[in-house]
Amino acid sequence: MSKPFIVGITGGSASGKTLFLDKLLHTFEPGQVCLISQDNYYRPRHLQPMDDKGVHNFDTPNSIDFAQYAEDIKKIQQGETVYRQEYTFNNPNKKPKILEFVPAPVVVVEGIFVLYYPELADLLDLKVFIDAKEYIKLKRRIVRDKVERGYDLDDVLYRYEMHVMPTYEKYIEPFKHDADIIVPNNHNFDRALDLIRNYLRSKIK
Ligand code: UZR
Ligand code: MG
Repeated sequence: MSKPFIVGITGGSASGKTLFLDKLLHTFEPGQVCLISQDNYYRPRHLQPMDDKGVHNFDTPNSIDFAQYAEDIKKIQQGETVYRQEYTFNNPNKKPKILEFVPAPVVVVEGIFVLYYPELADLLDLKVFIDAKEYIKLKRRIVRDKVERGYDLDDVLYRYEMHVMPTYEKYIEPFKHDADIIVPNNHNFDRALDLIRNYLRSKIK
């Protein structure tokens, strides 16, 4: 197999990265695309830094075992299958699955810090930044954190102000300028999705 084409998808928390990818990926045939998300490279909870109020801060680049992430992406790039235990966020009762990342002609690397770390950014053949207004991201984040990650409203607002926003300003937004494509996602991203889908198709022989 020739070297895969590696596309990085980034953007602030709740900008719509996961939805974009769900919509992108389900139109490809099995085996054409491999998705390897940064979410599965969070360090274990007890190693996560805490802020001065004793609240875990999952929004520093250090929260991610990026060395392992970069290594696994390189393995996939070289045609090796990678196994990794799923990260279950705040659901201690959920039994983590073992994820299997099988090399494919297109590899998608997704997460808030994929442009921040040069070791990761240098691996990318195409960099996409999903962009949304702050109030829209916050709205999405409130809904998602309640439904999927089990936080109450006070918690969501505290983390957004104290962790998520400062991280966005310091470690995510400055790298928007390194992106090849910026996709606005305040309403929907259907046209941009279509363009990117067709471009990626052209990379599959
Ligand atoms: P996306 N996160 C959690 O909520 N729990 C964890 O155990 C690990 C991470 C959150 C993290 C970050 N912040 O803002 C978000 N907090 O996941 C990134 N609090 O994920 O890009 O899908 O929004
Ligand atoms: Mg996500």
